[in-house]
Amino acid sequence: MKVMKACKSTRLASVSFVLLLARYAHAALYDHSSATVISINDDTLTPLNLPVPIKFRDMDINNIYISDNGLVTTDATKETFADAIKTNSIWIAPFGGDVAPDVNSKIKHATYLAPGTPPPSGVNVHVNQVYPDVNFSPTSAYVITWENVDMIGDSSFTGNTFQLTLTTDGTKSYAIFLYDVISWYPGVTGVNAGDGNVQRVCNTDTAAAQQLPQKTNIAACGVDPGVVVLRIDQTGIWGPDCVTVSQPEACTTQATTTRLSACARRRQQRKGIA
Ligand SMILES: [Ca+2]
Repeated sequence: MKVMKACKSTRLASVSFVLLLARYAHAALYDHSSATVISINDDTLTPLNLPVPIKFRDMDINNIYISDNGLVTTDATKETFADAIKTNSIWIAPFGGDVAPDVNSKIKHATYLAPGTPPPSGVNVHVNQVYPDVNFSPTSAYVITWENVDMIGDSSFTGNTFQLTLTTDGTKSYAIFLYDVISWYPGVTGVNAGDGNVQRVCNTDTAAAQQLPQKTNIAACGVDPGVVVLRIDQTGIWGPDCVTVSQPEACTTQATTTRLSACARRRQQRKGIA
């Protein structure tokens, strides 16, 4: 009977491991099924008004321009990818690259304003996972989706699919990058204040970029992969860099250890009683 109890704990840990693997197999974008599809061509910018401004460093951003090239900027003249990522340009790039939209590509945007149209619940969850001390409760979110976008000059790759969400509670603002599929690279991932304060994350210069759907900059155990959150209203470092998600194994190891330790403690207690 004593041995059976220990085996049950081990089996529970194994089941948890399988469930975690299943969950971590997919990165989930925020629902974009009803988002507005932009009619966009190569190297064009589409303006998007932000009814509630996003705090960006010492500025309130009321308008952004959505580029086909996997980023947003505040400068209507930055139509080409090369211009957009210059160091004197403000850009927020989940996966900036020289995209050539084709018939299979879609770029969409959706605006969420609380209380009537509250942001997706994942916005709150993801920000608080990276920044657990801020107790973030978003009042607005702007979700931009690049779906199946191809790199210019080469349509042999599967298109990249990813999202940028800009969100604020009126004081704190965040950029959330979500990744579904990254099949081509290099890309530019990060934020630039346009004044030399730039942070690139996740090493998207190499084939490692393809692992973005398995990465995160969330240190907490048990979070979703394919999620990067950067705070954009403060000066200094925007946020932690990416790590490859190893939390399922770490969590399971921790849980197993905890359960076995509890068993060990009970055995010790029983021995003590005996
Ligand atoms: Ca382009």
